[in-house]
Amino acid sequence: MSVDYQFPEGFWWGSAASATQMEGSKNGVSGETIWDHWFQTEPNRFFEGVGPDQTSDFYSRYKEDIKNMKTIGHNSFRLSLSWARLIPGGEGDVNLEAVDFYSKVIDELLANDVEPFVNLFHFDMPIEMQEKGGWESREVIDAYVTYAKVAFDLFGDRVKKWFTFNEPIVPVEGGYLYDFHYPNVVDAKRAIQVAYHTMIAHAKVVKLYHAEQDGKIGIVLNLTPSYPRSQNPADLKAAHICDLFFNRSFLDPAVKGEYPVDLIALLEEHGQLPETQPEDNQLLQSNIVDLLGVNYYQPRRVKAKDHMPNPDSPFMPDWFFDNYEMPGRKMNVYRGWEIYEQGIYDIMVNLRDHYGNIESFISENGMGVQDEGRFLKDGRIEDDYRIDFIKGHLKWLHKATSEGCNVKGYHLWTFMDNWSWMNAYKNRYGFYSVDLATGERTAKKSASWFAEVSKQNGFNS
Ligand code: BGP
Repeated sequence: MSVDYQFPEGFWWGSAASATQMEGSKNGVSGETIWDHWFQTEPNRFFEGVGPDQTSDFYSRYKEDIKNMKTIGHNSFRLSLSWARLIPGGEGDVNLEAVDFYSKVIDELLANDVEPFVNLFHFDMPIEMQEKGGWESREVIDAYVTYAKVAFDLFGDRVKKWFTFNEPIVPVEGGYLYDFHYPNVVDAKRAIQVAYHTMIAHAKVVKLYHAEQDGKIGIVLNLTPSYPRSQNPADLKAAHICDLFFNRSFLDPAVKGEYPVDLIALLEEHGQLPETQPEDNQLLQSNIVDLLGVNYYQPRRVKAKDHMPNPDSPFMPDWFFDNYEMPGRKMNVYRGWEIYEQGIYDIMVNLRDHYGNIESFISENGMGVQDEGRFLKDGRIEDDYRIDFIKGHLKWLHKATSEGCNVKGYHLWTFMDNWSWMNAYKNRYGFYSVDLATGERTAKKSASWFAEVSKQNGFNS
């Protein structure tokens, strides 16, 4: 039986999650991350004062969760390992309890025909590593490479798709520019060093993987297209610079092995180039990714600046553009993000035309909504808005596949309601709702709908 939107055979249907957001940092033996530390020191920064201690308790309930994944037709699932759990403190002894936990999770996924996609770093720096300087420090890069080796040696026989980082620009923006992640520094020079070192760490791990393992390794980037307000040269320039800072600063070195010349020139002009080492260029050039995960939630719209920045204010990417609110834009008001489905297609066409049509997949897309209890009917959340959101994006993704884009799958953020950093449990994203008091999981309407999509490898409009 054919459907209106039929996806290529073997399409990856699933969802994504991260260690900090679902395991519960107080469950089992684990070191502390920057999130545990920050929550202890500034709980007021987190929505309703809720921290990462318990989260959705995947640590204790993973069997049930994986069974639910199978029930709704997942053939793949992305999780992240917690560096602080596997190697408390970030370096030294491996925590055998964590080895046992991750091993069982991987085996359970495989036993249920759900392929594990494993990510090594999802915003969760061990606090001791942060105290050493985080990604500003080459020592921390070395510790991260050792951690990656431990993970590959332990799980590489069963896991064949690995990712070095999830959205590496986010800790740069949050931790070093805009004050929404620990260590809450506002300093572009340091931000640029962190971004650069993250890519060095990435390339070292890609090199190690290719030397010792036989699967695929990639990176997960949040590619947020920068749309100019108009075709006026000043607006186009603003969009170009924004794209350089927020997309191409990671996309180009990951896929092409080099930084855009325009970005280097701009940073040089403003005295913002990072410290480098002579062997870095060769390292980046020789270690590009096999596979790219694309997280897409919202577009970015920009315009030329209305006012010149104060020359005494700290250097910021925002010196070169203003954000632009397009009149009549469609919004997810709970998260404050514009919904623009075509963005997913534009990203894929860009990858096809300018990035060698690298193998990719949508590694996150989703809609967080507040107070979903309003939509409860006969014990189930009727989240038609989420179904519409996914459908809208899948239609454009389908168009991309039919025009030769090398996109292999779609993962929703996220499998079950989980803890969203500073937003804690404000917005719910899951296919399954989670009762925070009892831990009970209940499939939402979107879960049943997605099960059908996966079964038919497509859907009707
Ligand atoms: C991505 C992250 C996820 C997740 C998601 C939703 O940026 O990779 O970890 O949290 O966004 O965003 P939020 O939780 O901030 O609503």
